[in-house]
Amino acid sequence: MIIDLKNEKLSDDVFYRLQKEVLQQWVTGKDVNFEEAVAYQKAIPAQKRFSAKLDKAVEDKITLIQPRAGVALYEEHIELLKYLEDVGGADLLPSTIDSYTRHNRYQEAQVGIDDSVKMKRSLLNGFPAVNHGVQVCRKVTSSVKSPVQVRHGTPDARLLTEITMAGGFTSYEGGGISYNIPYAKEHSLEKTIYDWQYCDRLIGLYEEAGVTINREPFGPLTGTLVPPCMSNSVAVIEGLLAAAQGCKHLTVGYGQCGNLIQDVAAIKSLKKLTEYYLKEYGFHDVTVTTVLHQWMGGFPQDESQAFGVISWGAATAALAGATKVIVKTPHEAMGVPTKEANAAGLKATKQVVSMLGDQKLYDLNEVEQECAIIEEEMHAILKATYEAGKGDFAVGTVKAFEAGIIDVPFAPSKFNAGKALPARDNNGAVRILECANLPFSQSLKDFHKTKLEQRGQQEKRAVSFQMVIDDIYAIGKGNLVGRPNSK
Ligand code: 8ZB
Repeated sequence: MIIDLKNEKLSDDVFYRLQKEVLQQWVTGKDVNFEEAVAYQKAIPAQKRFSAKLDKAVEDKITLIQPRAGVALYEEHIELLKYLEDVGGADLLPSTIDSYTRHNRYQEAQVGIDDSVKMKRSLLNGFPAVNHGVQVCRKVTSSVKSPVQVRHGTPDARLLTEITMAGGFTSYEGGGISYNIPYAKEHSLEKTIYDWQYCDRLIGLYEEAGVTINREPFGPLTGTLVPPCMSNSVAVIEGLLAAAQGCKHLTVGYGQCGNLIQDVAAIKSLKKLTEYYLKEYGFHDVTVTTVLHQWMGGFPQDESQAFGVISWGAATAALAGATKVIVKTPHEAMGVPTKEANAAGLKATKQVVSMLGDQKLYDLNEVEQECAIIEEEMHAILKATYEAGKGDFAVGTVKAFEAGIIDVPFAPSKFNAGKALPARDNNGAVRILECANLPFSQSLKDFHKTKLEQRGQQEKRAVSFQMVIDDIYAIGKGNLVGRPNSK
């Protein structure tokens, strides 16, 4: 398939031609009727609309809490979501989609559903929304008090978007970069960006019909020592790509790295530059809120230690003034959590977020200094990406990944260079050990080098790849920085 990729609104012609094919990918596609779905969405009360709840949180200066959750059967899924809002105190709800659906393997998802009925337990690692179809999705979204978001990791999410938007979900996670590079090996960026233009265009059509759907690029990418400038730049680009298709309500995200100053600065710069670039490219009516993901890397096995990590993420989100925080559970090291463990993570988080609600750190001097670095890096990456695309961010993104201008650490995708390497500095902030082809000035490269040399001196060892390895395992073993003498 030859794709004529450009960062422009898909024409009606192209969109409706694609839609015919998309709705035939699985039998439930035939139940999607856009006009009827718009009427259904419009009847959803304001307090159950994701965008409205986020806007109110901004006004009230509070940080909302949201879990991840999804099981195979819809009655159990509803029961799980109700438990998380009633017992866990979740402000916002998810429906985490299973892996078969993420890979468009609906036949296998169906076997998973059927076997789950037989075995009376979930044999899928999430909620298979496509197989369940529009009416069952509506049962889910209408059975709970809170707004519900689709959370997944799907390179080609077009049918999933059609079914869940008609199914009453009011927020949608993902993007053509962030749901490809960290999740897939073989999917070309041209194709996933193009497929996500379809998802964003569909949401743009809902917007034009008077229905606000919150859109959230997946911020953390691989979740493993991703330097703030890298994930923030991808979030800005995905925001711009979504806005070009008519999306109006964005939540940009960032995965906690662990150094408080750097994390607060990352969230602050993320919001500031997303708004800056949207305006710069003519999008004056797009709302931007933020999400912090509690630590996405390896977790300690021990549940009490896990609560330590969870609580530090909660504190970071509150002190950074993030609009919401995505919560981990004490079962993170083991796999899909029980509902009790999930609620426990939420309660720990709510306690910290509430205690810290009136304290903010984003005006600190140290935070400002860190912001200056992150913003200089982001501007460099975004400028080089734009230029690589000769003024087009969609084309530019493909070229930027080819050239290593954007280079995501530890990504499985063969379309990612994988040459740049991160490591923590002596204070645990994520710096760049190997800048490879990142388009940084000499002074930025020197900054990173100096920071890592300071750590090397402290640890009496040369700066090397061993630091990277030690850092990957550090939090799981009870530390932030992977010191040579720590167990
Ligand atoms: C990229 C996101 C990974 C995180 C969690 C993992 C991990 C995945 C489910 C889930 C609860 C599910 N996750 N699937 N949590 N229920 N079905 O997403 O544990 O933290």
